[in-house]
Amino acid sequence: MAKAVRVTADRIRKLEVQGARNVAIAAIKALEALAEESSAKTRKEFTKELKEAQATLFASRATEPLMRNAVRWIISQVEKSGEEKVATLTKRVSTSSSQFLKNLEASKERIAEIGSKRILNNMVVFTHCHSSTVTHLLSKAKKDGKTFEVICTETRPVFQGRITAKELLALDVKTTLIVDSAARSFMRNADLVIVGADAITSEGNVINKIGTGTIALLANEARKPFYVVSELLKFDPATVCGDYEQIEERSPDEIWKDAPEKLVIRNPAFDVTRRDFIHGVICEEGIIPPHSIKEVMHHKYSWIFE
Ligand code: RUB
Repeated sequence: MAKAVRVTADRIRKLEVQGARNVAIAAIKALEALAEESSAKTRKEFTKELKEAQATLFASRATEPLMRNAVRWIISQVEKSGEEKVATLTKRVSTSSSQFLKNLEASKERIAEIGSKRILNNMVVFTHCHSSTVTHLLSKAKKDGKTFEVICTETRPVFQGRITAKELLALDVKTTLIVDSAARSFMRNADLVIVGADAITSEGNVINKIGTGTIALLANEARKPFYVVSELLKFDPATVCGDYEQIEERSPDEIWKDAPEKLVIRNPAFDVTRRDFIHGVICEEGIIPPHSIKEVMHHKYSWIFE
């Protein structure tokens, strides 16, 4: 196994790379590095290496369909090519990776353009965890001259909310950090909730950092609009065929390192927000109702169903 793939998978597992987008980008780059380092002599050996890398990367985090869609698509471009020469196949990995990354970047910009219009002057935006797509949208709103403030949760157990808070402060956005359990107390101060996504299922339910589902309920109780900001390629095609999105369960050490021996500690990384609580999914195709996701995917990314 190429070193780049092992190192990347390890970094993803340890959360040194976090957030669905960053995870997918790291996996794509690892695949590119593998292709460049490969000592495969034949097409068969080369595709075997790619498939092994795929398995290692997929195992690094369970709830990351964007990464899986990216890796699958890049490998499919190699499989579809009739080429036998390893050098040509390496080039194919590199051009496909660049194409995927370019598309991902364009989606991020489009999402920021669309979503930032929902940020109005003097609004208080509530967010959870750290989503690079959400902070990019907020940075676009700020660059457009909007004045707004943000309430963000610290996001136990590993405090990704601090990353969000630091990024927002660097943008000169007034930011208030709260403990997760204060979400209900502060929801009444918010005008709008915006969160990211790790996965979107065929029914339009969204999987994001643990606690998101509760925040959606609180937004519903307080009658505050709740938006999910997501690239369409976070859709998991396996859910169409009945598979459940797997929810990653992380080490209890993240919660309590020297916990009493018999204590049961559960540490799911994500939860499900039902589509009924989502006002809209802000994606590169616009703001769409979550239940239309499958049709939008057929229209925009039909290859995902192959
Ligand atoms: C991060 C998280 C983010 C989504 C979206 O969880 O739930 O909201 O991944 O992020 P973790 P992005 O820190 O466990 O990876 O918009 O950057 O893809």
